[in-house]
Amino acid sequence: MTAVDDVRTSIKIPPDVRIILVFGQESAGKTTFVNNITGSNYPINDSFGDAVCTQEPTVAVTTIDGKTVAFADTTGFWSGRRHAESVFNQVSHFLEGQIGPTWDITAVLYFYALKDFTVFADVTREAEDNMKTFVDFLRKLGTDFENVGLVISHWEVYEPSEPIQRVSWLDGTRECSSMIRRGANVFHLENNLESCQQLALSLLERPPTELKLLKEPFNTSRFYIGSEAELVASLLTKKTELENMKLARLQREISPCCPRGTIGADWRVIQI
Ligand SMILES: Nc1nc2c(ncn2[C@@H]2O[C@H](COP(=O)(O)OP(=O)(O)OP(=O)(O)O)[C@@H](O)[C@H]2O)c(=O)[nH]1
Ligand SMILES: [Mg+2]
Repeated sequence: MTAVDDVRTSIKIPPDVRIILVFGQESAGKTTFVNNITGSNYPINDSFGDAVCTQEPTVAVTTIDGKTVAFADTTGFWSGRRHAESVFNQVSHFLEGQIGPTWDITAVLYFYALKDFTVFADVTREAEDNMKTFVDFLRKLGTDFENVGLVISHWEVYEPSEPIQRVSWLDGTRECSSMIRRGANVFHLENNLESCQQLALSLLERPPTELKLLKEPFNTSRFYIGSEAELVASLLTKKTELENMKLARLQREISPCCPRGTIGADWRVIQI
């Protein structure tokens, strides 16, 4: 396996190149993987700060097993800095410029570091939310999930029993298990070149899948903390969802003693 070239974002990816998209939580090791596999030297996020995060998609190309492979590294998700939705929109826009409205993708990777799970409830919740957003995004693109790889990193940071506990928690999450049921593979990535190469080789075993570009910006309307405007919009959406939930509960509670139709969508629920 030899590093051939780094392709800057302004250069189009040639049609016969196998493409691997690398997504995931901030600081999960995406750029480290891409650098390892392509011999590139993109900055890695050593201090968990915005300045060193990957700020925009970058592509690095190498030759693996006689095939030319382009790895598209992307911005990591993290609340307050970059929400998953905006990363997916950024990448869609980028790929449209690079390849056009449909993409033959060999693999879509989702990196998660073991540190992102079960340490603090809010960190775990955010990791779960990001994974949900990832699944929504893939469904909209029309993937069959067999080209999806869930890549777990940062194993050596923990005592042997702890990763097992964390991975079993992850296995139990709905998004993860539904992706695996639909054919996604889970990869255990060690922090070394050999492990990166093994991962790349197994990804190339499958034929590419065709993904179609979204006509409109991707938006899940999920609650998250982003910019002030995003926060206000999310809060309003959440408020409506809560009011609808209260209304539905009220309808369920009252319906046995109330004539059908007396509680409707035009009722304003003040307090329960
Ligand atoms: N312990 C350990 N550290 C790792 C591993 N992979 C990457 N790192 C370190 O994790 C930090 C973040 O790595 P990056 O490759 O920049 O992570 P990233 O996912 O590209 O981060 P963003 O671009 O900010 O989303 C760096 O300090 C790496 O050296 C791993 O498997 N184990
Ligand atoms: Mg990076």
